[in-house]
Amino acid sequence: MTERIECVQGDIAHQADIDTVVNAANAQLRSGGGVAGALHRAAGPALAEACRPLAPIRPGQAVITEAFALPNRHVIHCLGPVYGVDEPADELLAACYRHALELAERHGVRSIAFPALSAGAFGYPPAEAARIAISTVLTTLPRCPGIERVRFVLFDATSRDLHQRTLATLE
Ligand code: AR6
Repeated sequence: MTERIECVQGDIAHQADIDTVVNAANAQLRSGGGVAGALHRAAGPALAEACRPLAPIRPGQAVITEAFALPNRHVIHCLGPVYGVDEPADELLAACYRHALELAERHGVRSIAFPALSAGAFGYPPAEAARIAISTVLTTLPRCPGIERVRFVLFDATSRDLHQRTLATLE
């Protein structure tokens, strides 16, 4: 299983060899800071237009759009829990990864890149977020035979190392 999962340092908006990228969205599916800002800027205004009829979404939900000017085929938008507000936070965060993978599988996606959902503006403690992210991908992937590659794209080396260590521990 772990040969299908990799952790890299980088920008989620620059994953040209990946079929589908995951957005750390807000409920209104609008542009914002962090991941959502980077993806909407790179995709162009057509992404916000495609998102409008799909909003609002609930914590744990995932929806799919085209990727427009991004170098990918689709964007899957997930609303992670706001830490300390949306409960149960662990189940809602796990639901994001599970729903994103299931949606990707239904759309014939072969490779998908995730950022660290909820671990930025939404305040989820990074180590706990990484444990939930990786354990959920490990338990969901066996039901997604079409997905050959899952890439975690982490903004800094500390977060990349955290995800790599977590993967080594849980595999
Ligand atoms: N590529 C990869 N990772 C990134 C990038 C990037 N370009 N930019 C930030 N990160 P966040 P959230 C990291 O805040 O916590 C938005 O404003 C970041 O360092 O993007 O789910 C939305 O509009 C952190 O580790 O997502 C929502 O309102 C992780 O990605 C809200 O923030 C997630 O940070 C969503 O908050």
